[in-house]
Amino acid sequence: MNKIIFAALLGGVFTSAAFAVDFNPQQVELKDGTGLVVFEDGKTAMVDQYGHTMKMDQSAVMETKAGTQIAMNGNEVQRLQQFQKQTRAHK
Ligand SMILES: [Cu+2]
Repeated sequence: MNKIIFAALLGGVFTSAAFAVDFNPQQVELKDGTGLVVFEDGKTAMVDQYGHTMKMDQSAVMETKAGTQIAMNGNEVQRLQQFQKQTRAHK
């Protein structure tokens, strides 16, 4: 069942370019316990302390655990959700 859903998503949502770009987003830990996910094109999405996607203003400024400031670049909630579904389907 999962594999059928996964295949449908691939066909409907991902072009071959997007598939390659999104394969290894980086995650930056933030001071408040949430995380900033940065895709390879520099666009960002947020996860809460449990790794679930959360919304944030597209230009919000956050503080990392290391104390530096970092700004949202977009709010790629759907893109991150697709990525999470995709990686779960492979496990
Ligand atoms: Cu944020």
